Amino acid sequence: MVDKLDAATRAALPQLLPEWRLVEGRDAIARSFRFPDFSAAWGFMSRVALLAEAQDHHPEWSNVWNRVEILLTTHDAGGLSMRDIRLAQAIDRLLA
Ligand code: HBI
Repeated sequence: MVDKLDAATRAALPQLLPEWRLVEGRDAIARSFRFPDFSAAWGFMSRVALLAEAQDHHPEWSNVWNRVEILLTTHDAGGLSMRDIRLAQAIDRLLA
């Protein structure tokens, strides 16, 4: 079992992950991405897939042509955990 985020970390989410939003009705964070075309979007998804596999933590996500939507939550915790923050920060670093 994985621990859910503590209150202090939860309160710091806007600073820790300014590009991510809290999802209505779920204990999850999400971010939308837009790329020049499908190839760029798919290339990004490939890199995220490798990160996710390395962290054994997998996004709920979708792709429509140049857009990618990523939602992170920890099923093993029943909500947000440090595993989500870790993957979100690694995803952000891909684009930095
Ligand atoms: N991915 N997002 C997410 N949440 C999980 O709880 C999770 C996961 N990937 C693998 C995983 N848990 C494993 O620990 C097992 O539950 C399969």
